Amino acid sequence: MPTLYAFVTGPNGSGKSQLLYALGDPETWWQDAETGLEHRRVVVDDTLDVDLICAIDAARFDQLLQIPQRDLLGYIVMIDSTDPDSWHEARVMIANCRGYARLPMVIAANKQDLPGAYAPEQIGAWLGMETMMQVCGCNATDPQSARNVLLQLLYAVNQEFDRLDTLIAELEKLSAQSESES
Ligand SMILES: Nc1nc2c(ncn2[C@@H]2O[C@H](COP(=O)(O)OP(=O)(O)OP(=O)(O)O)[C@@H](O)[C@H]2O)c(=O)[nH]1
Ligand SMILES: [Mg+2]
Repeated sequence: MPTLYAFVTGPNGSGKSQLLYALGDPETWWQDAETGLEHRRVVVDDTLDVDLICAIDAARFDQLLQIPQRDLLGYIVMIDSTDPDSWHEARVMIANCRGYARLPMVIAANKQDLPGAYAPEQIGAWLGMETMMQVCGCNATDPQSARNVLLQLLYAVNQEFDRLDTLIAELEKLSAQSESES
């Protein structure tokens, strides 16, 4: 079965494992000691599944480089909204992902349920937003909220495809025009 991947990253304790865990049943969540990866498999249908993967050692990015770019949908970056001291590290992680492949990214401003959590907009402003990057609030202990983060990423991926459709249609129109003129 073809598998597409989403790479989940973020500083220690930001809630990566919690997010993966909340996204389904224990049977489709596992840790692989050999590769150092934590997985959550989301089965789309019998022709496709999406594997959310996260380095057990948050500082590692070598596993990301093993995923062929064409199999990678995008990134989820978990951020502890109550811990601004960790945001610098998150920014480096964002740059690492973008350096590998420029793909849609959802920044999950996690732990919104805790007192003192900064708002997603404040975190977005601090990080500096770029294209194909969006911030959404999250409480990874709540499955509904965890699902919303994945949905936001899938919407963003879908939108990129839509944009390609638009571009293709435009180029086709131009080609047809210049053909009819010649
Ligand atoms: N209140 C609250 N607690 C959370 C939330 N997300 C995660 N936690 C808790 O924060 C702690 C750290 O979460 P983890 O999911 O282990 O964080 P991690 O990013 O996997 O951490 P490392 O694997 O050490 O890098 C755990 O005790 C979680 O239960 C949240 O949205 N709200
Ligand atoms: Mg973890």
